[in-house]
Amino acid sequence: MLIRIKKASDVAPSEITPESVYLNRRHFIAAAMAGVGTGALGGFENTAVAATPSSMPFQVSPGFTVPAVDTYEKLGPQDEVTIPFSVWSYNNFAEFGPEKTDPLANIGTFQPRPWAIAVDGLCAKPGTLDLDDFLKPQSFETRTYRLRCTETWSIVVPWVGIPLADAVKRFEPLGSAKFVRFETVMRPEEMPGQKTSALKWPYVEALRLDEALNPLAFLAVGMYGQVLPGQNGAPIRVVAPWKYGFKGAKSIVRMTFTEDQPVTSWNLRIPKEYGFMANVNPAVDHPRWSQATERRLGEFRRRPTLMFNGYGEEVAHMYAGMDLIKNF
Ligand SMILES: Nc1nc2c(c(=O)[nH]1)N[C@H]1C(S)=C(S)[C@@H](COP(=O)(O)O)O[C@H]1N2
Ligand SMILES: [Mo]
Repeated sequence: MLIRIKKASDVAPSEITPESVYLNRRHFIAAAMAGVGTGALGGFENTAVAATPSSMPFQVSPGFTVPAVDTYEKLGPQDEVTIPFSVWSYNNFAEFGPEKTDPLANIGTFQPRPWAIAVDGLCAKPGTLDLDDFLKPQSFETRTYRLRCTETWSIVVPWVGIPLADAVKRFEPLGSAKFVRFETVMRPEEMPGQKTSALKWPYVEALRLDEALNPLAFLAVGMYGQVLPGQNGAPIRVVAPWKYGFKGAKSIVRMTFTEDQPVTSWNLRIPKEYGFMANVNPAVDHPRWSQATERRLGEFRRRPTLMFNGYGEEVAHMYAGMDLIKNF
């Protein structure tokens, strides 16, 4: 059963393109692609995403199919769900290389199934589950969220997945658990970036437990009503829309409940640029650039960046009394 949640923080209708425009754009892209031929964009024709209508059920793994997805949003005139082509061809996924086009270009051999997720640390019901079994008891939803990268680009994506809180509660974290640590798969043979020292591998990110239990926090297995493409973090990724994009670990294989704040990959690499909290905050500049504005992929003019990426109503209470300049 698929549930759609409506609340103030939902992307406003004015931020979303009419379905007809979206579909027209899709046709436009398909037509443009036909003229482009192969090369860097050649992967396009191979992605299931391009061919599948948005309302179809989709298979996450051989044994598990996500039910048909409600239309991801009703659409308004101005701002828009970012066209899928941008979202799956302009990526940050350091495991596949440092450039935006590397993930799509290098995704070829990556196998997102079969897939297992280990849940361990301070919880009453630890275990290792096949992704099918991890997902089966959950209710699927579609959530259209803004994503803001520290690099100042942003996108609006209709994710398909499950509330992170539901997945967390099932394993019964103990009272002593204060953080949830997420670990990305380690497969240097399939992920050429892992053969470099760009980051300490595997990629690790973490949320405070209360953040992981916040209703906005999400685990995505699809987007645009279709299965998540490899370059976007197949088969399952974290989405915390009020935080900078790097907090959302892709292709996760482990969830660990801890008492102490976990060491996380970007914070370890460049602590001055990547704080642990990483709440989107236009008032805290990156050491090398302003965070006051952003550019939506596909748009020309920059727009102001919103505190908590526009999700303050749902999340600000979690940081009451906290110095958000110091704890950036
Ligand atoms: N495992 C892993 N997860 C990751 C990253 C990464 O390099 N490796 N990059 C992060 C960053 S910096 C961003 S902005 C988002 C980008 O998600 P997208 O490429 O699907 O838009 O993924 C995040 N998750
Ligand atoms: Mo990012």
